[in-house]
Amino acid sequence: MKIIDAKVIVCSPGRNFVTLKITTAEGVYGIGDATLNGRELAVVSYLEDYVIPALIGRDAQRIEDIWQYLYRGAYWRRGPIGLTAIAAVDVALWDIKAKQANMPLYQLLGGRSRDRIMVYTHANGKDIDTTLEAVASAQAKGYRAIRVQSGIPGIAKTYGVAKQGDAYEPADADLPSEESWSSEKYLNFVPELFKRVRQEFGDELHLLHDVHHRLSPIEAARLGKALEPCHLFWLEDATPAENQDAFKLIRQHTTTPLAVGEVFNTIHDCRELMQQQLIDYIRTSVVHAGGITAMRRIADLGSLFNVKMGSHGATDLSPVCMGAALHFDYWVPNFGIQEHMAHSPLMESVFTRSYHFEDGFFTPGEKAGHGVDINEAEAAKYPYKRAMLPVARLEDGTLWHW
Ligand code: KDG
Ligand code: MG
Repeated sequence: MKIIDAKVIVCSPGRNFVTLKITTAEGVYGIGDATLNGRELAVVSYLEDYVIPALIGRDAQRIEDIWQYLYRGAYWRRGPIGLTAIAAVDVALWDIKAKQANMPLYQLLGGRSRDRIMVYTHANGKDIDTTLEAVASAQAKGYRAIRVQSGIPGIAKTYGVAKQGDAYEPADADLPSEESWSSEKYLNFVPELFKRVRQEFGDELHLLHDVHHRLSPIEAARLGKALEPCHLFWLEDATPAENQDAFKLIRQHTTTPLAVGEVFNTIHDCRELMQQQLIDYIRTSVVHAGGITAMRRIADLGSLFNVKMGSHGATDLSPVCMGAALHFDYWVPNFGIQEHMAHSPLMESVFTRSYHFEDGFFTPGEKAGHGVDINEAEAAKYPYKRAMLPVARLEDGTLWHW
């Protein structure tokens, strides 16, 4: 199965998506997501200038060898741009292999380990009352697990909170917009938010919260401790994880389950956190951590240390990523939960998909491959538009983690 063509499709139906399509001499094609929010064209260049010329003529069946060729063979290792490009190739090749076998991808991985895949969605509002309304509306749609974010008194624009009536899309400007941040105001507010959510919705609903890397380890420990009575499903990205040891301090102080890893791109970013049992969920995704091939290795390492998979699934991860992720989730033994931030009807008009939502759970569908395709004619109607993620500054102007 010689690869005879590979092309990159960039489109912006409400937000930017980058999709790689690989075609074999037999006419079987596969697609992979290559979207890296706010840095899309860097991945396009990596693919078009370096990866695609070296792919043409290779055997599409040799997924592992191609993964090694693109990772080890590049000499320059790790990093989000390279690993997103490798992931796109890897997912497209798994799509081809599953189509060739006439099987849904999860069957090739070893078959399903569960009947359905629990997902969590987002609920947010400008204050506690509107956030409570958003939680009620997510629950009414069937979700059993909900990530709760709210505007914080005294902070003008907060991570995770949409303008009223809009879906949240953080890459909202041609150049980064600026947000301000105060850890003190945040820490004084969030325990009250979750107390109110529990009072209103009871104990059964799974609640999640994303700190988005803003706290120091000791502040994160304080928050985890304060939230214990509200028994969160997880507290996400409580502190930046470049220094994996930072999580030791949080862990020593709280039993709140910890999740991290949406910005990780290799197993090396996960290793110490897993081996030292400093986290409960790993958030690496099929698109940013090297594809299905690499995610299997991350999951297997995690399984030795009670770490479950909880993949990133915001709208900047395209329906192609979501489709592949759901096949992975259906199979992976140490599954925890999958994030699901619904794509808008306009975004979905460019893709066809076989995955299906019902009552808070997804199934990936039985179509051969990963079940997602791109309509190139529709995609061509929505040209790329530069959109960058915001930056955050402390109230005194110091640049902070966004
Ligand atoms: O591109 C950045 C977003 O995907 C990220 O901010 C979303 O943190 C996020 C999440 O948990 O979905
Ligand atoms: Mg997050």
